[in-house]
Amino acid sequence: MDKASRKFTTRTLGDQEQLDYTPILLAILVILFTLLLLFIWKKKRTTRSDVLLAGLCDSGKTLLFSHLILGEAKETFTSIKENVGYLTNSNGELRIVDIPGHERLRGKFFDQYKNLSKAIVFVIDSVTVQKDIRDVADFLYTILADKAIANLPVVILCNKQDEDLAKGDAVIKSMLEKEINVVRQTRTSQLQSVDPQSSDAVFLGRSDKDFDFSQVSQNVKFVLCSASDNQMDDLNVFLDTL
Ligand SMILES: Nc1nc2c(ncn2[C@@H]2O[C@H](COP(=O)(O)OP(=O)(O)O)[C@@H](O)[C@H]2O)c(=O)[nH]1
Ligand SMILES: [Mg+2]
Repeated sequence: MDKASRKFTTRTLGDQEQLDYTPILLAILVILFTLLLLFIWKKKRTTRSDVLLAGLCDSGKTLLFSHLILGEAKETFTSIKENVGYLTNSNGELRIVDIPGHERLRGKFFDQYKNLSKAIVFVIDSVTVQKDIRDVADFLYTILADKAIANLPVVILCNKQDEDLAKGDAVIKSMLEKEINVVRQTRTSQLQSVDPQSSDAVFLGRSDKDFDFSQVSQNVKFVLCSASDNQMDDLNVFLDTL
C-alpha cells in the first residue's frame, strides 16, 4: 500500500466511526426516556394515598364514609362492595375506602387495598365490643400483623359514643390487648403447622411479654367518635395530619 491510499483508508474509517455514534446515542436516549416513563408510572401506581375504613359489620364505617365524603348521613351506600370517595385536606387528596366488614369479604378487600393505604381507621362499635371482642381482635390482628401495613399510622376509632352503654377508649384498649394476646397464641400454634414463608404476616409484638400496643411497628391511637351525632373532630384532626 502506498502512502496516498493509506491516507485515504484512514479517512474513510474515521468518517464511518463518526457516523456510527448517532444511532447509538439515539438508542441510549430512547432507553433513558423509557426508563423515566417506567419510573414515573411505577411511582404513581405505588404512591400510598388511601385511608382504609375497616372493622366489623355495623360498627359504623359506611355512616362515617358518607359523613366524610358527602358531609351528611346517607344510608344508600352498599356494604357488599367497597365505597370509594375523595377527600381534600391541607396536604392534598386522600382516597377514603370503606371496605365491607363481612367475614367472608373483608380479607379479600383488605388485600386489594393494603398496598395503597397510607393509614388505617379501624372502626369499633363501642356498645357491642365486649360481646364481639374475639372477632374484633382477630380482624385487628390480621391488619396489624400484615407486612404491608408496617409503620403506618392506625386509628382505633371507638364509635357510637353517644350511646349510654358505650365503653370508653381506655377500657376498649385493655380489652383488645388481652384478647390479642389470646389470638396471638392461637395464630402462632397454627403457623407452626404451615410454612411461615408463605404468609404476609409477622409475629405481632414481643414474644417474651404480654401484648400491648406499644410493641407494634404502627403508631396506634385510640380516638372517640360518634358518627350519628357527627362528633368526628378528633378523626378529622388525624386525617388532616396525613
Ligand atoms: N348510636 C349510633 N349509631 C350509629 C353510629 N354510627 C353508626 N350507627 C348506626 O349503626 C348501624 C350500622 O352503621 P353502618 O355505617 O351501616 O355500619 P357498617 O356496617 O360498619 O358500614 C346503622 O344503623 C347506623 O345508623 C353512632 O355513632 N352512634
Ligand atoms: Mg357498611
